[in-house]
Amino acid sequence: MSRAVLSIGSNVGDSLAHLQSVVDGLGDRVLAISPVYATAPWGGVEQQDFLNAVLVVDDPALDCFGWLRRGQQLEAEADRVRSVRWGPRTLDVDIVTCDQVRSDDPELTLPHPRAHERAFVLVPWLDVEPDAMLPVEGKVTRVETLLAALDEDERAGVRRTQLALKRRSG
Ligand code: PH2
Ligand code: MG
Ligand code: MG
Repeated sequence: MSRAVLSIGSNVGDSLAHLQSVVDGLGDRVLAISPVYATAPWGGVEQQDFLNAVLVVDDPALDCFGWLRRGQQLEAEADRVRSVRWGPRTLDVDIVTCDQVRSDDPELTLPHPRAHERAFVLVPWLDVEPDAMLPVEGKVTRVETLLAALDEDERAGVRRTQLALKRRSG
């Protein structure tokens, strides 16, 4: 245990620095880093656009709840405050998948129950794993197929930037 796909996002403060703090905090556990996307807010709350990216991470010493706790620590270090559901935040670290685990636990539902509806997750995920698969309602489907099924507006709201997250040696 375990390899995970993380979706990271920010729309408050220095969003690029908040995303970079995850790459720095996870260090050599990070196997792959997607480009950074500017994305229209998903979920109906009026707010600033987000920056989003996807990371593939691996750590034999962490199980899925270990990734959840580590993500929550990184959110706390970015002064994340939990207020409005789907509202603005300095940093959000979501576990999209963790190994082949399926979980109905309300604290950590796996795979992430809304990942398949979100172009801001699927687009960067395909950059780092072009053959990615995701079980949706029990049916394992290509992420490419899930993305193609979304509304054009949803896909058009996800725009690649020239910004990049960097692995820092150290
Ligand atoms: N996160 C949310 C709610 N809405 N929209 C975009 N584009 N990107 C996000 O990361 C995001 C969102 C709450 O987790
Ligand atoms: Mg989220
Ligand atoms: Mg979250």
